[in-house]
Amino acid sequence: MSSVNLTDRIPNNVNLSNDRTLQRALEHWQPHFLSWWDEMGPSEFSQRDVYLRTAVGVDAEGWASYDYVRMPEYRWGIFLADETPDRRIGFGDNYGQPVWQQVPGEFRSQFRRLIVTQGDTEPASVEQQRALGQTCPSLYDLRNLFQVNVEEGRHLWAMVYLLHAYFGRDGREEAEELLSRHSGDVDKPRILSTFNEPISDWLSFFCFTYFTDRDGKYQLKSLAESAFDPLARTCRFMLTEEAHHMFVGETGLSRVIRRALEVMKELGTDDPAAVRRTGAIDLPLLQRYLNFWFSSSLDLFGSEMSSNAASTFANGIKGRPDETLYTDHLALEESFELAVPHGDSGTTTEQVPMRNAMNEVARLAYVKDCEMGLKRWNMMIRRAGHELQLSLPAVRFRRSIGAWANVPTDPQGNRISADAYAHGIAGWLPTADDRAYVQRLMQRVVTPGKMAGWLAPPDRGINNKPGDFEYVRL
Ligand code: BYC
Repeated sequence: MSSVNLTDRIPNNVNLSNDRTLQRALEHWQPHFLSWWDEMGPSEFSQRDVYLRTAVGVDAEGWASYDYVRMPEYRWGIFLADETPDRRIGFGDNYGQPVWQQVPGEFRSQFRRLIVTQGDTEPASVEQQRALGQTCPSLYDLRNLFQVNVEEGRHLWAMVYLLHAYFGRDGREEAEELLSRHSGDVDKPRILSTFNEPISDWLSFFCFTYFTDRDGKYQLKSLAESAFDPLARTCRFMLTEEAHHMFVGETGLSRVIRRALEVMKELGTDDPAAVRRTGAIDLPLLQRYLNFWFSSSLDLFGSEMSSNAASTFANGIKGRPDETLYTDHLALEESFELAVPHGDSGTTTEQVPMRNAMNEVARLAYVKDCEMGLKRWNMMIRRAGHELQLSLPAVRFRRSIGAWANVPTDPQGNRISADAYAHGIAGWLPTADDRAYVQRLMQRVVTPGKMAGWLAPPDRGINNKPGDFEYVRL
């Protein structure tokens, strides 16, 4: 197992002190990161003690050490999962050959592009969530928000380490750029679309951590298959932290639904207006939020037919999520049947070489994973005796990237006219009224053990702490 150095200025398990040049370069970047955190992160809370989990090692005990920390003093470290002895490339043209400890020159720019894209999302999400602390529904939720934020900061460190260690001057320049693009900035926005969407309420935060962090899970799974071993090991460790982010999303949305069901029971009706009068979130409103964040997150997988995807697969750069589950790791003979728009109102199928369809393969695995939460929520709703069921819109709905980009469809994926779409979309996505209502609910609750009226309490505390635990000392 790699040994962890926690006494260095930058905690790490990569023997940083053995490479003085790299260590100095990262120590030079560190204050830039801290100023960015101060300027763009949850700085209003920088002097508060927060009950956080800090990674201090990569084994089962080491990665979850809990204590009170002030966020600017969080020990953002560089941690790679342990090496797998004699690891071999698991897919593509170099299948079966030993994995690489350095980036082959011919693939350098492809690797850099992906690492930069991955790295860009991490600080973006912290920027998007910056103001949420002001309207937290409880101390428990406030702490979870900050946990997610500091870990996204650590994931930025993970990518910056790779850029500095393996990409020389270009890598250092890219690391600076990661701090200079900003979510929603008109001149220098973040790279991927969803990371420029505002997250100004907690319902959006729960949807984001359910849907968009789950894209993170699938992209990291793909990169964890990479032939470039330091990237694979970095992503394997990031996946352990990512799980909590999705937990925040899934349990957050479950608690929204549980609260709505309680209110519906008390009132004896599922009338959305009546539910709203009690200050809970009605399920049709939730459905519109799900439609928004799911469709936005689908775009993050890129186009269904992608020469980039074919080439990153062929070159061993990026595999399929859970590549070992497939039998054919070359994917040269197979094809993928893709439904694409045809003419003004039709649909046709195209046979696409499997390698070119890798983005779609990953997207469909992601959709299946997203559906699992929906099944659980619908079970809750059915058990409470209600007919209404939540659903995911079709993958064609409201897409901005790929074959279905800007093709008007209804949420079931049927092609419709531009007029019908313009008319329908108001009811399919959160309306101005929905957003204003949700915003009105966003009142700060910070008494230990108390919860905002629109949200049920969690089943259990973090690290088994009691319900009234003071997760953040304000
Ligand atoms: N918005 O061939 P195409 C996470 C660009 S989330 C804007 O279709 P490709 C996290 C694409 O970049 C996971 N642009 O797709 C979650 C390319 O541009 P260039 C983040 C987009 O290249 C929550 C062009 O369109 N990680 O970790 O096969 C909180 C044509 O691309 C979008 C990664 O994404 C879009 N939605 O795949 C915190 C992994 N989609 O290069 C963190 C790294 C595509 O021609 N990235 N484009 O200028 C990748 O693997 C790939 O870049 C993508 C796109 C999957 C994103």
